[in-house]
Amino acid sequence: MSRTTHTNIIPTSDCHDCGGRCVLNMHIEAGRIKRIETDSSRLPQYRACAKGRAYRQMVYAPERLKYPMKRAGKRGSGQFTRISWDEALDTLAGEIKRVRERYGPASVLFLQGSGSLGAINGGGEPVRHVLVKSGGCTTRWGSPSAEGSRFASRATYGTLATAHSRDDILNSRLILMWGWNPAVSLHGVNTKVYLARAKEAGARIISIDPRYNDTAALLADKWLPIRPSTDAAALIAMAHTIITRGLADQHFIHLHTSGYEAWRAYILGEEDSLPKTPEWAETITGLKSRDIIETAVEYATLKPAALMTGYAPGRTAYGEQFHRAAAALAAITGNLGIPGGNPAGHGLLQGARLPAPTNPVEPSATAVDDSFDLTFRSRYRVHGADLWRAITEGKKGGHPADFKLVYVASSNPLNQMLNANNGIKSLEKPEFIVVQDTYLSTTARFADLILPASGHVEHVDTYRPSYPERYFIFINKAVAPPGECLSDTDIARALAKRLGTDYQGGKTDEALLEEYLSLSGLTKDAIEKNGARRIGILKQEPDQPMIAFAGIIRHPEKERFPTPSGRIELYSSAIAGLKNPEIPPVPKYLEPAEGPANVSGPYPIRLISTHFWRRANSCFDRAPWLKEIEPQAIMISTADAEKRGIRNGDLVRAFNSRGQMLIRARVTERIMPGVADISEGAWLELDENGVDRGGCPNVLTLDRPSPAGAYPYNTCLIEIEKARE
Ligand SMILES: Nc1nc2c(c(=O)[nH]1)N[C@H]1C(S)=C(S)[C@@H](COP(=O)(O)OP(=O)(O)OC[C@H]3O[C@@H](n4cnc5c(=O)[nH]c(N)nc54)[C@H](O)[C@@H]3O)O[C@H]1N2
Ligand SMILES: Nc1nc2c(c(=O)[nH]1)N[C@H]1C(S)=C(S)[C@@H](COP(=O)(O)OP(=O)(O)OC[C@H]3O[C@@H](n4cnc5c(=O)[nH]c(N)nc54)[C@H](O)[C@@H]3O)O[C@H]1N2
Ligand code: SF4
Ligand SMILES: [Mo]
Repeated sequence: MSRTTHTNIIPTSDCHDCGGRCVLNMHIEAGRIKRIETDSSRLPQYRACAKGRAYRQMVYAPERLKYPMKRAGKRGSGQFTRISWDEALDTLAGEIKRVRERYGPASVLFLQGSGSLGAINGGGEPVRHVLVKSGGCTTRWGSPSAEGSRFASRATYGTLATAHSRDDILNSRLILMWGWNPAVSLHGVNTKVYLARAKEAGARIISIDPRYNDTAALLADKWLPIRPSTDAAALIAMAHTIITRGLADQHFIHLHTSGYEAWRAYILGEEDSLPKTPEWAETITGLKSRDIIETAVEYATLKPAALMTGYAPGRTAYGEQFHRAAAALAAITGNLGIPGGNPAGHGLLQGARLPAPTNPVEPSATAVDDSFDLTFRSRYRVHGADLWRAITEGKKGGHPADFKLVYVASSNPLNQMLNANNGIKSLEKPEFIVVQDTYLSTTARFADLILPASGHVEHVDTYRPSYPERYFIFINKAVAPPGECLSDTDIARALAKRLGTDYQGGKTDEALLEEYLSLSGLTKDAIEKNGARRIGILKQEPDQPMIAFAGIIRHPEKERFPTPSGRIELYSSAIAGLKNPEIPPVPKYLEPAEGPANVSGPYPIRLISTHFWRRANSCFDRAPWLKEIEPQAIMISTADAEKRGIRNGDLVRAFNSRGQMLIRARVTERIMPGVADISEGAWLELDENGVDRGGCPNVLTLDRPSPAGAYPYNTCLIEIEKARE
């Protein structure tokens, strides 16, 4: 380093959907990032992971988009020529007007995602506001992460606000990590730290997961391997044990729940002459019945016990039944509303949002968002697992419109939604496709027009809170955006002008940030007093743990659950009103199409696609430092590998009727036989034969929404064979 070089240290954060939120202190020299440090202030610290520390490679990646571009070759060829912003925005505004006039506003399909979680620039929100305000558009519905848990939380508790602060886990005597791997698939930066402390304080920890995951390896007393997509059966059988052994908390049930008799009748087989015994569940789940019994007895007696549910078991066909059953089990054992318990609900903080305009193509956002009725929802929006069919079939297939213009922002649907091969076919149909992204993503390659967005450390923002750790991260502008990139808000402003409207009344990002912080309950004084903007973080850890529903459980005579009955609904009358046997009013185990009955067919392996330490969904896939540490691979059990003559490191073909890929095998005892895992988010790389070489699991997944809206990523059957090198 030359002695005259001046280093500026600027607090920022990367801001992807990585499950964490950390301080990245950028050391800037001559306008470039030289080094990255993280939070080293007093505890609790929000320290960056390897991804954040490698962020320099993301900012300067060759795949970074720098200029607006229009398609030069065939759609999907990935060939583009540079154009000016004026040409790009004039073309785009012209196309939007043309399509709206000719086919109506609903034929503009806007696809947003969680590529960025910036409160000001993130999620494609700025441009959605402009599209909505200038005439309307169709959007996607359903959270690919956790629609099952959203549905279940609303049905059971009447709200999504079911989170406990993480420090409360120290009050638990037993922690069931059900499809939960927070040391890797982050659910908050410090969740693993609190779990380690709970363990030291004597809590017993059990992991129920098809894989012996890293959190289990570090902390669990016991691993119970379970077949994916069968979890509801295990929970229901636990309820059977608890009820038949007289371990249900009758007092709690009587005071706080409604519909217990209906669920009990299903469990005991009074309805269908099939008691849901541990032996019944053993054949479905692969768990030993004695383990089901033991875990049930422990959960009902070692109180307070926290049933901590990941989203993966609910990211399945009928995934909503898993979350409904988990919440119901917490309720019949009285393990919620108390320190050390947990409602096994949605579990995310419901943060503030900037005011949004209403969409003229919808009756009202709340009506569509909160409805249990899928037919109603699908009249106005497209479910992500129906996306490709909706684009291909349009109105004739019962979808809201014939989609002529597809606008993608902060989202990589071709890579991240299900069944990529269907996606590729469907994208031949629209008249115009525009992608607004920071990188030349899988989806961007199929665009007619590309709008390059600036990245997180290139503008002002704050991270939207999600997992229950309470603090704010401030993102300052550390470097200038490369080339001619514009921030998502500036793109929205420029497009708004051409569509005869404005974005947020012409407010600047600074003004919007101020507004957002004030909506989040932060005063200017509080921010200035701590120098939070300067140090990049404002910690708000409460003195007392935050415990969902504590007030209602303490004073049921005064406070009620926000459900129709005012109680925890084990039986939901709102769901009963749907009269849909695939969405039963009490939680049930329903067998998926690609389930136990089919594993004896040509595709006997159950594929899951877990979230990966070195990516945030499809972000970070291209950082060479990270890729070097752990290349993409398919995890298969020793038993399955032996049967197929596959050794660790071999090239294998993973396939089903929907697609195929060539990928290296990681042969291990840490996944149960009959199950394979390809971590999600790897970029699709189809070769000339249509075989994926990138390791994107969505060439294999099935695009059928679950009846109540869960995205069924983890319900997928495949076969694996050794491939020629
Ligand atoms: N097989 C399988 N597939 C899955 C999952 C799974 O478990 N298995 N998980 C699903 C889940 S939970 C999720 S949340 C989705 C996420 O899927 P998406 O919502 O598509 O999110 P990402 O892949 O994180 O990022 C989308 C795009 O945003 C871009 N981007 C990043 N920052 C910015 C920015 O500041 N501005 C703009 N305009 N663009 C930006 C990225 O480059 C990327 O191309 O994937 C789902 N896909
Ligand atoms: N490092 C990192 N962290 C992330 C993300 C990331 O991309 N990278 N993404 C964030 C996002 S967008 C989300 S939505 C969350 C996702 O959070 P999760 O959905 O909780 O994460 P996963 O890694 O998919 O799965 C967690 C565990 O569930 C297991 N599992 C899979 N299927 C089943 C099943 O059917 N039954 C049972 N019992 N277990 C099952 C897996 O083996 C894994 O150990 O993570 C967030 N955190
Ligand atoms: S990727 Fe997420 S967890 Fe890692 S440093 Fe960035 S914000 Fe933190
Ligand atoms: Mo997600």
